[in-house]
Amino acid sequence: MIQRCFQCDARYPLDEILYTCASCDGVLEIAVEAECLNRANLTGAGVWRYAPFLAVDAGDAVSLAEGDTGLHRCERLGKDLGIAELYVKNEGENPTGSFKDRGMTVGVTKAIQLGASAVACASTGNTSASMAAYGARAGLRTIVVLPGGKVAMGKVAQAVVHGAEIIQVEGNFDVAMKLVRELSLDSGEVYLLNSINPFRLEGQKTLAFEVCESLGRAPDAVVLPMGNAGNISAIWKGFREFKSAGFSQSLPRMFGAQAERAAPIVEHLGGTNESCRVEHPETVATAIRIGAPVNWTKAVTAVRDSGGRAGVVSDEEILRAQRDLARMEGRFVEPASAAPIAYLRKFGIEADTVVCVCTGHGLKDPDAILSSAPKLTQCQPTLGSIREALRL
Ligand code: AN7
Repeated sequence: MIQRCFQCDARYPLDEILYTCASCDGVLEIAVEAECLNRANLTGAGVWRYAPFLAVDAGDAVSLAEGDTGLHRCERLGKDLGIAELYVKNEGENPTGSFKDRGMTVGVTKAIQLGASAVACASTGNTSASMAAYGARAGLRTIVVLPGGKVAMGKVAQAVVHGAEIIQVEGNFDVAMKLVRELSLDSGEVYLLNSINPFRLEGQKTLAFEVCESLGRAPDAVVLPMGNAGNISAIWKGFREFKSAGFSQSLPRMFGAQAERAAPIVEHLGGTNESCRVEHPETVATAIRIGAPVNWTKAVTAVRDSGGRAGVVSDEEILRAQRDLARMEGRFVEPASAAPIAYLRKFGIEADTVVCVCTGHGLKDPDAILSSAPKLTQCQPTLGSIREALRL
Protein backbone atom coordinates (compact mmCIF):
# COMPACT_ATOMS: atom_id res chain seq x y z
CA MET A 1 0.00 0.00 0.00
CA ILE A 2 1.04 3.56 -0.67
CA GLN A 3 -0.24 7.16 -0.27
CA ARG A 4 -1.41 8.60 -3.57
CA CYS A 5 -2.50 12.09 -4.59
CA PHE A 6 -6.16 12.06 -5.56
CA GLN A 7 -5.47 14.86 -8.05
CA CYS A 8 -2.15 14.18 -9.81
CA ASP A 9 -1.38 10.59 -8.80
CA ALA A 10 1.96 11.44 -7.14
CA ARG A 11 2.99 8.66 -4.74
CA TYR A 12 4.39 8.76 -1.22
CA PRO A 13 5.38 6.01 1.23
CA LEU A 14 3.01 5.24 4.10
CA ASP A 15 5.35 6.61 6.76
CA GLU A 16 5.78 10.05 5.16
CA ILE A 17 3.87 12.69 7.13
CA LEU A 18 2.16 15.08 4.76
CA TYR A 19 -1.48 16.01 4.59
CA THR A 20 -1.70 17.16 0.99
CA CYS A 21 0.35 16.45 -2.13
CA ALA A 22 3.81 18.03 -2.09
CA SER A 23 3.60 18.87 -5.78
CA CYS A 24 -0.04 19.94 -6.41
CA ASP A 25 -1.57 20.32 -2.90
CA GLY A 26 -4.32 17.81 -3.75
CA VAL A 27 -5.83 15.56 -1.08
CA LEU A 28 -4.24 12.16 -0.54
CA GLU A 29 -5.73 8.70 -0.39
CA ILE A 30 -4.40 5.26 0.44
CA ALA A 31 -4.10 2.97 -2.58
CA VAL A 32 -5.26 -0.52 -1.59
CA GLU A 33 -4.86 -3.57 -3.81
CA ALA A 34 -8.14 -5.13 -2.79
CA GLU A 35 -7.96 -7.79 -5.53
CA CYS A 36 -5.28 -9.59 -3.51
CA LEU A 37 -7.33 -9.89 -0.31
CA ASN A 38 -8.84 -13.08 0.99
CA ARG A 39 -12.17 -13.27 2.78
CA ALA A 40 -10.85 -15.87 5.22
CA ASN A 41 -8.60 -13.13 6.61
CA LEU A 42 -11.57 -11.09 7.85
CA THR A 43 -11.82 -12.15 11.48
CA GLY A 44 -13.06 -10.66 14.74
CA ALA A 45 -15.45 -7.75 15.13
CA GLY A 46 -15.67 -4.02 14.54
CA VAL A 47 -13.33 -1.85 12.52
CA TRP A 48 -10.29 -4.11 12.99
CA ARG A 49 -12.11 -7.08 11.50
CA TYR A 50 -11.18 -5.39 8.23
CA ALA A 51 -7.48 -5.00 9.05
CA PRO A 52 -6.36 -6.49 5.70
CA PHE A 53 -7.97 -3.44 4.03
CA LEU A 54 -6.29 -0.97 6.41
CA ALA A 55 -2.86 0.55 5.90
CA VAL A 56 -2.10 0.49 9.61
CA ASP A 57 -0.72 -2.43 11.59
CA ALA A 58 -3.47 -3.85 13.83
CA GLY A 59 -1.02 -5.35 16.33
CA ASP A 60 -1.07 -2.41 18.73
CA ALA A 61 -4.42 -0.89 17.81
CA VAL A 62 -5.75 1.88 20.07
CA SER A 63 -9.34 0.67 20.30
CA LEU A 64 -12.48 1.33 22.31
CA ALA A 65 -14.48 -1.36 20.45
CA GLU A 66 -15.79 0.81 17.63
CA GLY A 67 -17.82 -0.20 14.59
CA ASP A 68 -20.37 -3.03 14.42
CA THR A 69 -23.16 -0.49 14.76
CA GLY A 70 -26.73 -1.59 14.10
CA LEU A 71 -28.23 -1.59 10.62
CA HIS A 72 -31.86 -1.08 11.57
CA ARG A 73 -34.81 -1.75 9.30
CA CYS A 74 -37.26 1.17 9.48
CA GLU A 75 -40.66 -0.18 8.41
CA ARG A 76 -42.91 2.67 9.50
CA LEU A 77 -40.70 5.50 8.31
CA GLY A 78 -39.94 3.59 5.10
CA LYS A 79 -43.64 3.27 4.35
CA ASP A 80 -44.16 6.95 5.08
CA LEU A 81 -41.36 7.88 2.68
CA GLY A 82 -42.37 5.36 -0.01
CA ILE A 83 -39.19 3.29 0.24
CA ALA A 84 -39.51 -0.49 0.07
CA GLU A 85 -36.57 -1.28 2.35
CA LEU A 86 -35.24 1.58 4.45
CA TYR A 87 -32.37 1.06 6.90
CA VAL A 88 -30.60 3.33 9.34
CA LYS A 89 -26.93 2.60 10.00
CA ASN A 90 -26.85 4.06 13.49
CA GLU A 91 -23.39 5.45 14.05
CA GLY A 92 -24.45 6.94 17.38
CA GLU A 93 -23.86 3.44 18.76
CA ASN A 94 -20.08 3.96 18.55
CA PRO A 95 -18.11 4.47 21.82
CA THR A 96 -18.16 8.28 21.74
CA GLY A 97 -21.49 8.45 19.94
CA SER A 98 -20.44 9.18 16.36
CA PHE A 99 -18.91 7.67 13.21
CA LYS A 100 -15.66 9.53 13.92
CA ASP A 101 -14.58 6.63 16.16
CA ARG A 102 -14.08 4.38 13.13
CA GLY A 103 -11.53 6.81 11.78
CA MET A 104 -9.98 7.75 15.09
CA THR A 105 -9.05 4.20 16.07
CA VAL A 106 -6.99 3.97 12.87
CA GLY A 107 -5.71 7.58 12.97
CA VAL A 108 -4.56 7.47 16.59
CA THR A 109 -2.95 4.06 16.06
CA LYS A 110 -1.07 5.58 13.11
CA ALA A 111 -0.02 8.54 15.29
CA ILE A 112 1.50 6.15 17.84
CA GLN A 113 3.29 4.18 15.13
CA LEU A 114 4.75 7.41 13.73
CA GLY A 115 6.01 8.38 17.19
CA ALA A 116 3.87 11.52 17.51
CA SER A 117 3.52 12.97 21.01
CA ALA A 118 0.42 15.07 20.32
CA VAL A 119 -2.63 14.88 18.08
CA ALA A 120 -4.72 17.83 16.97
CA CYS A 121 -7.92 18.69 15.13
CA ALA A 122 -10.31 21.49 14.34
CA SER A 123 -13.86 20.42 14.96
CA THR A 124 -17.54 21.15 14.87
CA GLY A 125 -17.64 18.83 17.89
CA ASN A 126 -17.66 15.13 17.12
CA THR A 127 -14.12 14.87 15.80
CA SER A 128 -12.83 16.54 18.97
CA ALA A 129 -14.91 14.29 21.24
CA SER A 130 -13.62 11.20 19.50
CA MET A 131 -10.00 12.34 19.24
CA ALA A 132 -10.00 13.30 22.93
CA ALA A 133 -11.17 9.81 23.92
CA TYR A 134 -8.76 7.87 21.71
CA GLY A 135 -5.89 10.24 22.51
CA ALA A 136 -6.54 9.71 26.22
CA ARG A 137 -6.58 5.96 25.74
CA ALA A 138 -3.22 6.17 23.96
CA GLY A 139 -1.68 8.57 26.50
CA LEU A 140 -1.18 11.34 23.94
CA ARG A 141 -1.49 15.08 24.32
CA THR A 142 -4.70 16.12 22.53
CA ILE A 143 -5.23 19.61 21.11
CA VAL A 144 -8.64 20.73 19.94
CA VAL A 145 -9.47 23.98 18.13
CA LEU A 146 -13.18 24.85 18.16
CA PRO A 147 -15.21 27.54 16.41
CA GLY A 148 -16.33 29.81 19.24
CA GLY A 149 -19.85 29.31 20.56
CA LYS A 150 -21.19 27.02 17.85
CA VAL A 151 -20.35 23.56 19.15
CA ALA A 152 -23.09 21.48 20.83
CA MET A 153 -22.46 21.32 24.58
CA GLY A 154 -22.55 17.52 24.84
CA LYS A 155 -19.58 17.35 22.49
CA VAL A 156 -17.61 20.01 24.37
CA ALA A 157 -18.26 18.09 27.61
CA GLN A 158 -16.75 14.98 26.03
CA ALA A 159 -13.56 16.81 25.04
CA VAL A 160 -13.35 18.29 28.55
CA VAL A 161 -13.81 15.02 30.44
CA HIS A 162 -11.17 13.25 28.36
CA GLY A 163 -8.66 15.97 29.19
CA ALA A 164 -8.19 17.63 25.80
CA GLU A 165 -6.51 21.04 25.63
CA ILE A 166 -9.31 23.10 24.15
CA ILE A 167 -8.80 26.35 22.27
CA GLN A 168 -11.79 28.37 21.06
CA VAL A 169 -11.21 30.79 18.22
CA GLU A 170 -13.33 33.61 16.95
CA GLY A 171 -14.56 32.43 13.58
CA ASN A 172 -16.17 29.35 12.08
CA PHE A 173 -14.89 25.81 11.50
CA ASP A 174 -13.07 26.78 8.30
CA VAL A 175 -10.99 29.36 10.18
CA ALA A 176 -10.16 26.80 12.89
CA MET A 177 -9.26 24.20 10.25
CA LYS A 178 -6.82 26.51 8.50
CA LEU A 179 -5.08 27.36 11.77
CA VAL A 180 -4.72 23.81 13.00
CA ARG A 181 -3.30 22.73 9.65
CA GLU A 182 -0.64 25.39 9.95
CA LEU A 183 0.06 24.33 13.54
CA SER A 184 0.58 20.70 12.47
CA LEU A 185 2.86 21.61 9.58
CA ASP A 186 4.91 23.92 11.81
CA SER A 187 5.41 21.28 14.44
CA GLY A 188 6.45 17.80 13.34
CA GLU A 189 5.31 16.47 16.72
CA VAL A 190 1.66 17.43 16.29
CA TYR A 191 -0.17 14.90 14.14
CA LEU A 192 -3.29 16.22 12.41
CA LEU A 193 -6.40 14.05 12.69
CA ASN A 194 -9.00 15.87 10.63
CA SER A 195 -10.47 14.04 7.67
CA ILE A 196 -7.75 15.45 5.42
CA ASN A 197 -5.71 12.68 7.06
CA PRO A 198 -6.10 9.71 4.67
CA PHE A 199 -5.50 7.09 7.37
CA ARG A 200 -8.51 8.30 9.31
CA LEU A 201 -10.71 7.87 6.26
CA GLU A 202 -9.50 4.29 5.92
CA GLY A 203 -11.18 3.52 9.24
CA GLN A 204 -14.40 5.22 8.15
CA LYS A 205 -14.68 3.13 4.98
CA THR A 206 -15.37 0.05 7.13
CA LEU A 207 -19.00 1.17 7.38
CA ALA A 208 -19.43 0.08 3.76
CA PHE A 209 -17.99 -3.36 4.52
CA GLU A 210 -20.36 -3.83 7.47
CA VAL A 211 -23.39 -2.82 5.41
CA CYS A 212 -22.48 -5.32 2.67
CA GLU A 213 -21.92 -8.09 5.20
CA SER A 214 -25.18 -7.34 7.08
CA LEU A 215 -27.33 -7.26 3.96
CA GLY A 216 -25.42 -9.97 2.11
CA ARG A 217 -25.04 -7.47 -0.76
CA ALA A 218 -24.52 -3.79 -1.42
CA PRO A 219 -27.66 -1.61 -1.07
CA ASP A 220 -29.07 0.30 -4.06
CA ALA A 221 -28.51 3.70 -2.47
CA VAL A 222 -26.70 5.24 0.49
CA VAL A 223 -27.65 8.69 1.80
CA LEU A 224 -25.52 10.73 4.16
CA PRO A 225 -24.90 14.24 5.44
CA MET A 226 -21.90 16.10 4.00
CA GLY A 227 -19.74 18.55 5.95
CA ASN A 228 -16.06 18.20 5.14
CA ALA A 229 -17.21 15.31 2.97
CA GLY A 230 -14.68 12.83 4.29
CA ASN A 231 -17.31 10.27 5.18
CA ILE A 232 -19.05 10.06 1.81
CA SER A 233 -15.62 9.77 0.16
CA ALA A 234 -14.45 7.07 2.56
CA ILE A 235 -17.64 5.01 2.30
CA TRP A 236 -17.65 5.13 -1.51
CA LYS A 237 -14.02 3.94 -1.45
CA GLY A 238 -15.07 1.10 0.86
CA PHE A 239 -17.85 -0.09 -1.43
CA ARG A 240 -15.49 -0.07 -4.41
CA GLU A 241 -12.79 -2.00 -2.57
CA PHE A 242 -15.22 -4.63 -1.28
CA LYS A 243 -16.39 -5.19 -4.85
CA SER A 244 -12.82 -5.29 -6.21
CA ALA A 245 -12.00 -7.93 -3.64
CA GLY A 246 -14.92 -9.98 -4.98
CA PHE A 247 -16.78 -9.76 -1.64
CA SER A 248 -19.79 -7.92 -3.13
CA GLN A 249 -21.25 -7.78 -6.63
CA SER A 250 -22.59 -4.27 -7.10
CA LEU A 251 -22.11 -0.64 -6.05
CA PRO A 252 -24.69 1.68 -4.48
CA ARG A 253 -25.52 5.16 -5.72
CA MET A 254 -24.22 7.76 -3.24
CA PHE A 255 -26.49 10.65 -2.19
CA GLY A 256 -25.27 13.61 -0.16
CA ALA A 257 -27.39 16.05 1.86
CA GLN A 258 -26.21 19.51 2.90
CA ALA A 259 -27.89 22.22 4.93
CA GLU A 260 -29.41 25.03 2.89
CA ARG A 261 -26.97 27.75 3.97
CA ALA A 262 -23.91 25.49 4.16
CA ALA A 263 -24.07 23.75 0.80
CA PRO A 264 -20.90 24.40 -1.26
CA ILE A 265 -20.79 20.86 -2.68
CA VAL A 266 -24.41 20.88 -3.82
CA GLU A 267 -23.84 24.27 -5.42
CA HIS A 268 -20.65 23.10 -7.08
CA LEU A 269 -22.37 20.04 -8.55
CA GLY A 270 -25.13 22.33 -9.78
CA GLY A 271 -22.55 24.49 -11.55
CA THR A 272 -23.01 27.62 -9.45
CA ASN A 273 -20.00 27.49 -7.10
CA GLU A 274 -16.79 26.62 -8.90
CA SER A 275 -14.44 27.11 -5.94
CA CYS A 276 -16.75 25.04 -3.70
CA ARG A 277 -16.77 27.57 -0.87
CA VAL A 278 -19.40 29.36 1.18
CA GLU A 279 -18.19 32.32 3.25
CA HIS A 280 -20.59 32.32 6.23
CA PRO A 281 -22.16 28.89 6.60
CA GLU A 282 -25.15 28.63 8.97
CA THR A 283 -27.40 25.80 10.07
CA VAL A 284 -29.05 24.32 13.15
CA ALA A 285 -27.06 21.17 12.29
CA THR A 286 -23.84 22.62 13.73
CA ALA A 287 -21.89 19.43 12.93
CA ILE A 288 -22.10 20.29 9.23
CA ARG A 289 -21.77 24.05 9.52
CA ILE A 290 -18.79 23.98 7.14
CA GLY A 291 -18.14 26.29 4.18
CA ALA A 292 -14.83 25.03 2.78
CA PRO A 293 -14.98 21.22 2.76
CA VAL A 294 -11.46 19.81 2.52
CA ASN A 295 -12.56 16.62 0.75
CA TRP A 296 -14.84 18.21 -1.83
CA THR A 297 -12.99 16.81 -4.86
CA LYS A 298 -13.39 13.28 -3.53
CA ALA A 299 -17.06 13.81 -2.69
CA VAL A 300 -17.89 15.21 -6.12
CA THR A 301 -16.27 12.13 -7.65
CA ALA A 302 -18.22 9.80 -5.33
CA VAL A 303 -21.56 11.36 -6.23
CA ARG A 304 -20.84 11.54 -9.98
CA ASP A 305 -19.15 8.16 -10.44
CA SER A 306 -21.82 6.33 -8.47
CA GLY A 307 -24.69 7.93 -10.39
CA GLY A 308 -25.96 9.59 -7.23
CA ARG A 309 -27.03 13.14 -6.44
CA ALA A 310 -26.71 15.84 -3.83
CA GLY A 311 -29.32 18.25 -2.50
CA VAL A 312 -30.02 20.83 0.16
CA VAL A 313 -32.44 20.56 3.06
CA SER A 314 -33.61 23.41 5.28
CA ASP A 315 -33.21 23.57 9.04
CA GLU A 316 -36.95 23.03 9.38
CA GLU A 317 -36.82 19.93 7.19
CA ILE A 318 -33.87 18.60 9.21
CA LEU A 319 -35.69 19.07 12.54
CA ARG A 320 -38.83 17.44 11.19
CA ALA A 321 -36.78 14.45 10.00
CA GLN A 322 -35.14 14.21 13.43
CA ARG A 323 -38.61 14.08 15.04
CA ASP A 324 -39.92 11.55 12.49
CA LEU A 325 -37.07 9.16 13.19
CA ALA A 326 -37.50 9.55 16.95
CA ARG A 327 -41.29 9.14 16.89
CA MET A 328 -41.74 6.50 14.22
CA GLU A 329 -38.64 4.42 14.86
CA GLY A 330 -37.51 5.20 18.40
CA ARG A 331 -34.09 6.47 17.32
CA PHE A 332 -32.71 9.79 18.53
CA VAL A 333 -30.02 11.20 16.25
CA GLU A 334 -28.45 14.65 16.15
CA PRO A 335 -29.71 17.19 13.58
CA ALA A 336 -26.92 16.60 11.02
CA SER A 337 -27.69 12.89 11.12
CA ALA A 338 -31.31 13.52 10.25
CA ALA A 339 -30.38 15.33 7.02
CA PRO A 340 -30.46 12.08 4.97
CA ILE A 341 -34.04 11.40 6.12
CA ALA A 342 -34.96 14.99 5.24
CA TYR A 343 -33.35 14.46 1.84
CA LEU A 344 -35.49 11.37 1.18
CA ARG A 345 -38.71 13.18 2.10
CA LYS A 346 -37.86 16.15 -0.08
CA PHE A 347 -36.40 14.53 -3.20
CA GLY A 348 -37.24 10.81 -3.02
CA ILE A 349 -34.98 8.16 -4.52
CA GLU A 350 -35.71 5.53 -7.16
CA ALA A 351 -34.32 2.59 -5.26
CA ASP A 352 -35.61 -0.40 -3.28
CA THR A 353 -32.92 -0.81 -0.64
CA VAL A 354 -31.80 2.48 0.88
CA VAL A 355 -29.34 2.94 3.76
CA CYS A 356 -29.28 6.26 5.62
CA VAL A 357 -26.08 6.85 7.56
CA CYS A 358 -27.09 8.50 10.83
CA THR A 359 -23.76 9.86 11.93
CA GLY A 360 -24.17 10.92 15.58
CA HIS A 361 -26.27 10.45 18.73
CA GLY A 362 -29.08 12.86 19.57
CA LEU A 363 -28.00 13.33 23.19
CA LYS A 364 -24.95 15.26 22.03
CA ASP A 365 -27.14 18.24 21.19
CA PRO A 366 -30.29 18.36 23.37
CA ASP A 367 -30.53 22.15 22.91
CA ALA A 368 -31.59 21.66 19.31
CA ILE A 369 -34.71 19.90 20.61
CA LEU A 370 -35.42 21.83 23.79
CA SER A 371 -35.19 25.30 22.26
CA SER A 372 -38.22 24.56 20.08
CA ALA A 373 -40.10 22.23 22.48
CA PRO A 374 -43.33 23.32 24.20
CA LYS A 375 -43.06 24.10 27.92
CA LEU A 376 -43.40 21.12 30.25
CA THR A 377 -46.82 20.75 31.85
CA GLN A 378 -46.77 21.76 35.51
CA CYS A 379 -49.17 19.96 37.92
CA GLN A 380 -50.02 19.82 41.60
CA PRO A 381 -48.78 16.49 43.09
CA THR A 382 -52.28 14.97 43.10
CA LEU A 383 -53.87 12.32 40.94
CA GLY A 384 -56.75 14.65 40.17
CA SER A 385 -54.53 17.35 38.82
CA ILE A 386 -52.56 14.91 36.65
CA ARG A 387 -55.79 13.39 35.32
CA GLU A 388 -57.09 16.78 34.48
CA ALA A 389 -53.93 17.71 32.60
CA LEU A 390 -54.01 14.43 30.67
CA ARG A 391 -57.78 14.47 30.18
CA LEU A 392 -57.84 10.88 31.41
C1 AN7 B 1 -22.81 14.09 13.18
O1 AN7 B 1 -16.52 16.99 14.09
O2 AN7 B 1 -16.53 17.87 10.79
O3 AN7 B 1 -18.78 15.08 5.65
O4 AN7 B 1 -15.32 18.47 13.08
O5 AN7 B 1 -20.29 15.37 13.26
O6 AN7 B 1 -17.19 13.55 6.82
O7 AN7 B 1 -17.27 15.97 7.38
C2 AN7 B 1 -18.18 16.61 11.91
C3 AN7 B 1 -18.86 16.17 10.83
C4 AN7 B 1 -21.91 14.48 9.64
C5 AN7 B 1 -20.04 15.42 8.36
N1 AN7 B 1 -22.55 14.17 10.77
O8 AN7 B 1 -19.09 14.46 8.02
C6 AN7 B 1 -16.22 17.62 13.09
C7 AN7 B 1 -16.96 17.38 11.83
C8 AN7 B 1 -22.03 14.46 11.97
C9 AN7 B 1 -20.79 15.11 12.05
C10 AN7 B 1 -20.69 15.12 9.66
C11 AN7 B 1 -20.11 15.45 10.87
P1 AN7 B 1 -18.02 14.78 6.91
